[in-house]
Amino acid sequence: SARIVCFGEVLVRLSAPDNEVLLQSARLNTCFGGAEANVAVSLARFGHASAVAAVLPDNAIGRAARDELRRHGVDVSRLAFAAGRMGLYFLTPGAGQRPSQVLYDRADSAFARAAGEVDWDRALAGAEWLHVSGVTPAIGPATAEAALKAVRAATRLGVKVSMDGNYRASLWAAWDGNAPAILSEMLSHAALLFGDHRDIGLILGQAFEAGDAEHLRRQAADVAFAAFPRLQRLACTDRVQHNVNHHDLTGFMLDRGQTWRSAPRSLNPIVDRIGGGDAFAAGVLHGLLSGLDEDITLDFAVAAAALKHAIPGDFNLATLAEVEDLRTAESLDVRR
Ligand code: KDG
Repeated sequence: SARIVCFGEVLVRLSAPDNEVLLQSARLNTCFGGAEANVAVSLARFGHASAVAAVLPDNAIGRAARDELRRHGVDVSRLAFAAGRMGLYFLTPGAGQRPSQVLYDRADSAFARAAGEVDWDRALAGAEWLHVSGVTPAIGPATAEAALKAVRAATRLGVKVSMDGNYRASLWAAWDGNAPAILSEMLSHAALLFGDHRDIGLILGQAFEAGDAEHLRRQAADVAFAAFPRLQRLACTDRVQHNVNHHDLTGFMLDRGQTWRSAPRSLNPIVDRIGGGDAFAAGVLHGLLSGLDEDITLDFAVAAAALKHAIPGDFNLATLAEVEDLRTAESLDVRR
């Protein structure tokens, strides 16, 4: 049975090829994505028993999504099929000075309609972790209720909750949802949060602004630890852009007393940065599931995120051996 169940909408991604802007040409690339599915795929490829819990449309696209998850080793026994459409997102990848752009087309998807129907006693039987994100409650009132139902069930069943902040302003704005109220309740169930001071600020509806990044990280973490007694750990990254061809990523983990920091890892040349945060989250969860120490876990997670930046599509298809090779590689980019 699955050790970790990832709950969230599986999406079809339609992206402009090469360096084109959206709909410039007659072609689009397709792949599957969705923040939580991305985490599940990466964990499965690292050898962990991971599952996706989601609702897919009962049609050829929904079945193709299931088959794609299964192909990467994800346990698909918690996928349900229902009426409604497949959620889509259109992506214009960033290039040079041009930032990437995401446009959602997911209203009334099978997931949006029926995410609340997951039987959590069955879906979480035998699991150690439930992984959720701030995307699901942002979709609309029904999925907000579904996300709360999921984390409440996890707490009731003694399953630890991992939550990625993943604040999606455009989704919240579309229905004027009360993000801080809903996200705070979700976070009150979590043992692990992926998010920095900005994410924590968005969850709490309170900005952390004064001071350098290190101070802000600790300050926001301490506020979150004080507000949420179940919360044990925070993990986040800091992406520093030195110039257009030089970005590096550093990972951090915080508990109530300590802060751990990874070596910085170069991300360049960036092929596709979508899913980089999910790759980092999967790397941290890999460390927790494997009982690795914090330093190795963080170095692994930033190596995983760096490799994801070199792979087109949402999924991090890097294997455990590839991430380990990069983690242990002597590199000019690694400066302790
Ligand atoms: O982390 C990647 C996600 O942003 C992408 O898969 C789309 O799930 C998605 C979302 O709702 O933003």
